[in-house]
Parts: sequence; structure tokens; C-alpha cells
Amino acid sequence: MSYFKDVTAIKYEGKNSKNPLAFKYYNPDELVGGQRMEDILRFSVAYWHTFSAEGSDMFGSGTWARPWETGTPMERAKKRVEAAFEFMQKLGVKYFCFHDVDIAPEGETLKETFANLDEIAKLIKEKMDETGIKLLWGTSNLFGHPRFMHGAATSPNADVFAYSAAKVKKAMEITKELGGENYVFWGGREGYETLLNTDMALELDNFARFLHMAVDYAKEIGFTGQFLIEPKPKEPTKHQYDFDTATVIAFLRKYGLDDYFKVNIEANHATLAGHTFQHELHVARINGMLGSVDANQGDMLLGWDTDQFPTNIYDTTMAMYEILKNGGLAPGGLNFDAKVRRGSFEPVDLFYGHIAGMDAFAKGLKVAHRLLEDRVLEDFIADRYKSFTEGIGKDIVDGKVGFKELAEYAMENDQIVNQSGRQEYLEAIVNQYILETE
Ligand code: XUL
Ligand code: CO
Repeated sequence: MSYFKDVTAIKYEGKNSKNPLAFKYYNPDELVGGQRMEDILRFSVAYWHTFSAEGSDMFGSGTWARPWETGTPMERAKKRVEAAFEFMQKLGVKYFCFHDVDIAPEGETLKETFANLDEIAKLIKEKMDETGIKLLWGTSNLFGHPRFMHGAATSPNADVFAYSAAKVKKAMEITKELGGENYVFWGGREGYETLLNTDMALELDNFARFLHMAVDYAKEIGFTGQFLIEPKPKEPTKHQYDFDTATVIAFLRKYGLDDYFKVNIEANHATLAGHTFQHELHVARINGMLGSVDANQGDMLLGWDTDQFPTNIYDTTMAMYEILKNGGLAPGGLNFDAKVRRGSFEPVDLFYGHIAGMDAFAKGLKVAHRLLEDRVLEDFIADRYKSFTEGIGKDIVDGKVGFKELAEYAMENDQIVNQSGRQEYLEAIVNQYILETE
């Protein structure tokens, strides 16, 4: 059974191609800095948006034509596996990600839910073996069901904490069984609505207890994938505890978890926090915490998570700049946590969305590589801070002076001369690199 009969394998045809079902920039075998594009970009398809969701929103029901979504919940889950692997093979993406509930329906009991998961995971494993497609990360949905109304690991109800632990334990086992390279924690309802009813100190302590238990269990079963926390400031809760990268890092350090976790940066979550995508990648990188990326984009005129396919070349360029400076993302990757618009309801739109995102990142990669190769920003920045490489600046960096010595120095050097920051000059250069890169 084919669900995408009219689409054949998507090929690279180059920038002059007019074929909408072809890559214009993404050429998996092309070398960038001596490395294959495919190996740098490590694209991944998000199971939930692309195969399980139906295109509903707060004002209306689903619109998406998904021919595999017919029959009983388990029949649908099985057909979804067929559709997913056909799609990923044709698209030429080597990774995917899922939540437990994306792949198998919940049963009446936890036991039944786990049996459903085992049955579908077996099918997925067969498809993975057959196609060579791999699991970038697995996760557990601890936010959709009403039982998580007050949170999961941060719920005031200890039974919910226990239930959540059982779900993560199972999702981790399945992730291990499928060779998943990472495991993600996105705290969908780990936050609060009002402080009038919230013991924030206990909730944060419990969240840390939960993550320590996850670390212990991973060691126990020999799961060696990277643990990732995905920051997001709000939505669904008014205030989420994993607000942004800086908040997450402070939390991890406070509770002695920083050796076991990195962050999964999502572009749209960055902008919801009032940061740029690049800011979040940069903060993660300079702290040695950049693990993986949920590659999407938001709409700057809307205050919520629109999860659009990333098409803004400027953003993908600066993202790839940070990722290259990080030495890549592996074992993380670029996961398209993105959905087609509600009006883009045909299955072929799934190809258009992913192709647009892959081309935008491939182009961004090429531009970023050139910027780095020519040391455009590096040399400028090094020059801007050169006062710290000699004289009094070097003494500051080397810890040789304190306020007394600096005051003496300042008395003799109080006629300050500054240099221009040249922001517009640099912006024009970045534009030139974007426009000129083939
Ligand atoms: C929600 C979101 C999630 C996580 C995984 O905003 O990004 O899909 O990526 O739970
Ligand atoms: Co995400």
C-alpha cells in the first residue's frame, strides 16, 4: 500500500530547478568543509506533526487529508508506521522523533497502553532495519491527558508523579530498544498558572528528583543516549519552569544534573521567550550545553507557538553559524518540529514543507561555512576585544590586578577613546554572503 503514490524519491536538482518536488540547495553528498551535508545537518521528521496530527486548532476540527488514519486506533497506528517510513524514505531523511502517544494509542489501563506501545515499536523496529532510518530521540507525552492537568513531575498529586515515572521509564526502554541517540524532556505542563495555589520550591525539587531518577534508570538499563531538556517559556502553562536556556542551565547546576543533560533548542520557543533563535543556540554553546535543535520558526506577529517550517534564510544562516562553531550537533540533529498550515491539507504539502526547511538549512549551512572560513565575524570580534590581550586588559584577564591597581591606572588613563561597533557594516556583509553564496 502506498500513501504517496504520486511522489518519487526527492532528488537534488540545483538552484535553477523549477521542480517543486526537488531540492535546490540540499545535496546530501556535497562536502561542506570536508563533511557530507547530510552528516552535518542530521535532519529528522517529527512523527506527531507529520503523521499523527490532523490539523485541528482551538476554533475548528482537523482539515488534513491523511489516508492512513482509518480504522480502529491500533489499525491507524499500524498504517501510520507504513506511511511514515514511505514518506521518510522518499524524502531522504535518515532520522525521526516521536512521543509515546504519537505511535500507539493509550489503552484503558497503563498495562494496555504499554502493550500497544510494544506492538507498534516492534513494527517500527522492522521498518528501521529495512530502511536504515534511525531514531534521533524518543520522549513521553506528559501533557495531553487530563491526568496531567496540574503537571507531571511537578504535579501536587504524588500519584501523577508515579504515573509519569512509569511512562518515562517505558518510553526510555523503547528508545533504547530502537537505538535512539537522545531522549527529550519537554515540560509541557511543568509550570504554574497562579502562585496562589503553587509550592514552587517543592515543584522544582520534585522535578529535579524526577530527572535524577531518569538518570539512575538510564544507567541501570544501559541507555547511553544523550538526555535533553527542551526550554519553552509559556504555553500551555502561563509560566513554564524550563523558561529558556539560561534558566535550564541554572536549574541543572543547582541540582547537580548538568553532567547528564544538554538542551534541545526550538526556534519558536526562543522567540516566545523574547530571544532570537541564535541567542538560545549561543547561550547553550558557550556553556557546552548545545545538544540538539527543533528546527522550525514562529510568526513574529503572533504570541504563540506556530511551529512553522523554517524558511527564513537569515535565521538558518545564523543558526548554522552557531552549530558549526559548536562542532556540529551529533548525537543531536535538526528535527523538524514543524507543521504545515491548516489550509495546506494535502499529503503532498508535507513534502513541500520539509523540502523548504531542508533547503533553507542547506543554504544557511553553506553561507555560515563561508562566513567562518573567511573569519568575517571572528576577526572583527577579536579586534573589538583586543584591549584584553595586552597591557591592563591582559592583567585583568590574568587576575593580576584589583580595584586599587585599576583605580591607579584609570587616574592616568581617564581620557577614554572608543571604537565603533559597526553593526550596520556587519549586517551588510552578512547579507552579501547570503546573496552571493551559490
Ligand atoms: C511543544 C514541543 C514538543 C517537544 C517534544 O512546543 O516543542 O513537541 O518538542 O515534546
Ligand atoms: Co519541540
